[in-house]
Amino acid sequence: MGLRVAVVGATGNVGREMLTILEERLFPADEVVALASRRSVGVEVSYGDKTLKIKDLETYDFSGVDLVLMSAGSKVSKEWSPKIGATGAVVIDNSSAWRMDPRVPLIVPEVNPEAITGYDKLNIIANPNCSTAQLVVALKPLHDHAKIKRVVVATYQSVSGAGKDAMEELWMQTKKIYVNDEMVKEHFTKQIAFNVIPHIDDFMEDGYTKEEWKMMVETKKIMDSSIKLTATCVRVPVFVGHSEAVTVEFENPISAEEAQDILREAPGVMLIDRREDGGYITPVECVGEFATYVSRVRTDPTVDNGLSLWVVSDNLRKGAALNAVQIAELMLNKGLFKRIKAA
Ligand code: 11C
Repeated sequence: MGLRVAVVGATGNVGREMLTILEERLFPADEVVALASRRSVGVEVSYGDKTLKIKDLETYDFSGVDLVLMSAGSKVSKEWSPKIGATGAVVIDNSSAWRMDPRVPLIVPEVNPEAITGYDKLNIIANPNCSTAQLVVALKPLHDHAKIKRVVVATYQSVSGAGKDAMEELWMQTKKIYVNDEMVKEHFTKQIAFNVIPHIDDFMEDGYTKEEWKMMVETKKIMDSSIKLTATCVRVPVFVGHSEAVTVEFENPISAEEAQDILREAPGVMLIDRREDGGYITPVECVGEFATYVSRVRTDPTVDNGLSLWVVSDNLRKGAALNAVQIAELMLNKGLFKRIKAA
């Protein structure tokens, strides 16, 4: 017997990917429904070789639903996740609405699966921000070995993180440059085609952006509150795949070779690290993949016990939809769904 599953926000980049990954990973679902706001009702989305018609979130009856994968933004999640959770369904939410709520576990299954305990306070489990998810997958095994003191990270984030319309904006601007036509700027504050923009999400009073703040507080909640992290988050003209240049200072010694050996065995990590032309991963190569790729592992000689590395992953997958489905798989393996007690 399988589960009854609903995907909320099923017309978006992440919602579509959630449906694809549920099917790809043969998630045991007896029924999958695709939900969104009223204006999308009737729109067709794919679930494997089936086509699902979008139903209206507002009028959907969640009784009997076991699992809700939610990717409809913070505002919708703030309103709907607690209501759905109260019906007995477990909500795995991809927005930032609940991540820092102490009643809600923030889970990356390769990193802190044990923290899932207590999810039933609200029946909500949070998925981290995409740039945090891939970072902690790469850093956790190194932290376990040599204890991280401080992380300095610069991100190179693809436009798909900002949604389908933002991808369209990059495409339109790119075409218009070739014909010397006027460029429309709606989603980004500056031209994104052939440019980079050091600004993701809102500015905060201290000069950091919320995206940068999220990387700091989410890394602490998922891995270790003693880790200091400073981030500069940058949007780049890449459609899918976030990259990160990461410099880490450890409490204890760790060589580049030790780090490579650890990462080679680490769950969710694929080490591609040959010190030669092309011996590293770029975002176009990570699209559609499950792994978090690590390349360019090397000693940082400017501090004691320092390493630098390059981390790349599909932000719609490990950064969002895949992580959500992996959390649901973790629940299955722990026998946490009432309808199915064992995996
Ligand atoms: C981006 N990381 O690339 C963002 C998207 O807090 O879930 C995800 C924002 C979030 O624009």
